[in-house]
Amino acid sequence: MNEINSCCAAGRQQVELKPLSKAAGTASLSSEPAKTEPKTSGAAGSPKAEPEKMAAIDWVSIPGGEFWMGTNDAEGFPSDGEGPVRRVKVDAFQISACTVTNAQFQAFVQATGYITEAEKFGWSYVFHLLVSEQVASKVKDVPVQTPWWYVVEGADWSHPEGPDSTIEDRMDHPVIHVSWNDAMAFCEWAGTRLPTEAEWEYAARGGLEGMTYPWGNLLKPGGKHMCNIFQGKFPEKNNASDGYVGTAPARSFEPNGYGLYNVSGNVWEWCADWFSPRYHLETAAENPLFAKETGRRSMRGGSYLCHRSYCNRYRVAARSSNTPDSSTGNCGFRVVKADK
Ligand SMILES: [Ca+2]
Ligand SMILES: [Ca+2]
Ligand SMILES: [Cu+2]
Repeated sequence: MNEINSCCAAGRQQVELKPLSKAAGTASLSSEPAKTEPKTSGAAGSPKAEPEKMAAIDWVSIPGGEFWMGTNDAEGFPSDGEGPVRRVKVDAFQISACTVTNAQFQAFVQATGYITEAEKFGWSYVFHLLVSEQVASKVKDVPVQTPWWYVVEGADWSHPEGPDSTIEDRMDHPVIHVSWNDAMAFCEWAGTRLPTEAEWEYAARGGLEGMTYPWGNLLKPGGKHMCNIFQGKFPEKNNASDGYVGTAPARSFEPNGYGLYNVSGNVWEWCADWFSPRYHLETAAENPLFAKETGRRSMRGGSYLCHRSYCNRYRVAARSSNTPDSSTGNCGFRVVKADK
């Protein structure tokens, strides 16, 4: 579907894989040598600090209201169905200020014994620059159209770059390698739900009207990095001038007008809707939800792999999707519950 020009990994079972050539053929992709140490971010979290406090969800109340949803911007991807822009009304709700963190997901797993789909399938997609040399040497397959995604055996939420990695120093980072189904299981346990795309976009806009980003129309106002995306030459060289090669802590960079962190960039965020490019043409103007099964679930916000040259989807109206059983190193979720 929209694997082309997207930082999103292909679906778990719909993708065509090819053997990863360890010969000269992949030199163009792997011009940067694989790192010995699994490297994900500059700043470490605060692992041992008050686990109960770290596991609590910080809620933000979003007043009901109307907004201009979507974009007609030429920068957008028409095939994603980012427009036409229309007036949409949503009821009041509460949304988590941050995406669900490793600490929060760990609390869920410890309470329930839940096993994620990445663990059941035995593998997940990891961005090639993040895996150790040891793990890279065992990679057999890569998707034909997105060969920077390594099929890494043993990669899962608590081993984000494969068996030799841990989340110990990133308990405050977004949980990743969680499928839509995994996110739903967390929600059921936590008494929450996933945001609809309309709720997500309304909250992500932070009270601003018709802007490109959650903070305005300039990507780097005053030269300042406002989100965690990809700098350099995608996919082979990440300068990480925003401070992060992989995920950043869920609460980092400046929050938007409603107090939401990292809506743009960092990790993609699963939404409640089925994905369709016809979303804006077919859903209601009030509390819209695309409920007709399409085989793919919507994701919003873009990730640390988005780059202007390739996947300009850190814009607030941008959309993407994946199959509900897919998991990757750049997709997580935030949660919603009824207004008080
Ligand atoms: Ca970055
Ligand atoms: Ca995000
Ligand atoms: Cu992207």
